[in-house]
Amino acid sequence: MSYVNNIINLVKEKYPEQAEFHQAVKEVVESLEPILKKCNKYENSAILERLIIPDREIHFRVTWEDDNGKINVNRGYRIEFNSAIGPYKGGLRFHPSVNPSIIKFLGFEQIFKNSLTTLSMGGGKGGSDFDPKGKSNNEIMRFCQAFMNELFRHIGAHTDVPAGDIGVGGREIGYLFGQYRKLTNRFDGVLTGKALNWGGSLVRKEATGYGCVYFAQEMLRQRGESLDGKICSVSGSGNVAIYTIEKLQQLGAKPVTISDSKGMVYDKDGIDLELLKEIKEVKRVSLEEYVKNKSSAQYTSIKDYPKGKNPVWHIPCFAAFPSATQNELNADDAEALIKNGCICVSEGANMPSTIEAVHKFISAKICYGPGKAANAGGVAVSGLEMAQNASMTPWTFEYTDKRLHQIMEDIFNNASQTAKEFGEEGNLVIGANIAGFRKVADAMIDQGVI
Ligand code: NDP
Ligand code: 2IT
Repeated sequence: MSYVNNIINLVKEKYPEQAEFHQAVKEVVESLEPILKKCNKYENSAILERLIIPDREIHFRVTWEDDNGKINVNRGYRIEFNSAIGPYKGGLRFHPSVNPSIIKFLGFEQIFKNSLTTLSMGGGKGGSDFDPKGKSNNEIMRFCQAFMNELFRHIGAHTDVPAGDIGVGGREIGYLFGQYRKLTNRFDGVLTGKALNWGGSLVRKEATGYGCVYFAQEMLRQRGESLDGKICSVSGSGNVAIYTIEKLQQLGAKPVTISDSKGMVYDKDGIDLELLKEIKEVKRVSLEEYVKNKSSAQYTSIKDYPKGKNPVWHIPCFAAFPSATQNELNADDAEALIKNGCICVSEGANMPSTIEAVHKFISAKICYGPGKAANAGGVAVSGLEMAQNASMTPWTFEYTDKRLHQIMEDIFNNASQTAKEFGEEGNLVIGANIAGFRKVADAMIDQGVI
């Protein structure tokens, strides 16, 4: 049996219930076959065996009191996956679906994504099965404080630097940082995504969405195409979706869809960004509110979705930006996109396309930017926030955005050239995985058997 198949079987055998983690490992290691065949030093150094086991998995209890005085108990996680090229770095996700499989798939992806950014960051991820929906501001604060009561002993500006992800934005980072400062009596760059008046970076809020569109521009430029005047589909309606839409509109494109956990909106006149920000950033309510304020828009509740299909991907578009969650785009959805003329998919979310959907994109030879390359702009600007904190100097919006743009171009060029080097021209899955892996694996070899 091949080295790669051995690793896939090992992961399934050791962690039988971790489906998302199996999926992420399979996707990465299968695409490493060309480099593993060419250079046997990786197998001889047991690099894959080492990569699939996190340096450390921290599981803890979070106990907090709600507004009615009821005591609630949640599970908390921080998975410190690999620090060969820098301190552990990656977001925190607060969502009821969070479990070890989800945090491990995200942490595993983060190793290669962070490597692609060219910055010095290892891979980690954390979170909780806490559901922020319907909670008061005070409940969110008490939960964040309780979460930090355990997390603080594991993190540090040179050890492990968490940030946001689903359910964790500027508000939560504020409460987490306040409690970290209280417990440690330190003010340092231990979290990114901070507010601008106490150590945050300009462009961090926008970075994942803007970066994902910059990545799409690079893919399209190779084919003499642009986004100007084009219809685009976006899923999700949180941080990544909102700033994807903002950048698309700045470039003259017309995003027509958004979605959330309850349903989707199709607005043939193009998404009203101010209305969307009001609904999701200020009021924090469902997208049903959007159609009440916009007569050109249609709402479909998730209860009415055709079985096994995500209707966002069945609206004809030129480019698609999955920006909600994992496995939100399956093989049927991918076929519909291709059939309706979509020539570009740039993933804002982590692992939004199933393995079967990815195969459809690759065989149809459309521009396909896998998440770990296309959505690396968020963590890249987190890295720039760490650089600003370390030098105690804030940068301007223009300068930071220029650095983000350059990093996205460099990731595209690196993935593209690496694919070519291994005889797989145009396949950015192979290019991004090999390029991200090579840097980390070589660092592990340099640093000895540990
Ligand atoms: P937010 O919490 O800001 O927004 C998430 C959006 O996705 C919301 O609209 C939410 O709906 C929807 N959503 C979440 N879970 C589900 C689900 N199971 N089914 C349907 N819709 C769902 O998160 P972000 O925008 O930050 O994250 C979105 C994706 O981007 C995630 O995959 C994340 O890992 C990835 N990502 C985020 C980065 C960042 O910097 N924030 C960086 C790189 C990747 P509702 O409003 O109803 O909750
Ligand atoms: O998936 C991701 O890259 C993030 N959620 C951002 C992580 C970070 O450290 O900024």
